[in-house]
Amino acid sequence: MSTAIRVLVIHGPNLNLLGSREPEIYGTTTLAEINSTLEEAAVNRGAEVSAFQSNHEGALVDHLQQEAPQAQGILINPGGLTHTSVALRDALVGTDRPVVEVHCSNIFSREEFRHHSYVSGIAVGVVCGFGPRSYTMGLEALLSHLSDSRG
Ligand code: CA2
Repeated sequence: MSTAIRVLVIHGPNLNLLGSREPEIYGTTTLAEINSTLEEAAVNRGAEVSAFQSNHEGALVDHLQQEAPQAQGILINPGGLTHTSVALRDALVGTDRPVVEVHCSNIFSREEFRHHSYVSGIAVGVVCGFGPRSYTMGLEALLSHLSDSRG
């Protein structure tokens, strides 16, 4: 008997503010609403998610080191760390788990400094620009990838 696929959902700095500010860029959906939508979507596919948000780079690295061994894949919106953090990229590689990167906004239609991501090169795929739906699309893609690779 196989156990349920477990996905770590990681939200980086400032994403706790979703729904409360800058709605013209990030929409009005809160992080709690995104997490519960992901939980429901996962359960419908016989999987489970475990969500974590931090404003601290080291806390995100610690969480990945501690929790990834108990998970099969990682869905991450690294927030502003997308464009700055070698440490987060290294921690993701260190998990040896497939990573899907998501962003609410289309980072390529925004300022030039957002066009480069330290995570994309080690991710199996990237979804951006669809608001909170980027997360559900990313989860779907990650679960499909995991079931392909489970055979
Ligand atoms: O579009 C995304 O999801 C981003 O990862 C969001 C990051 C940004 O630095 C990336 O370039 C793209 C910023 C997260 C900040 O979230 C806020 C939400 C509401 C109000 C203020 C900030």
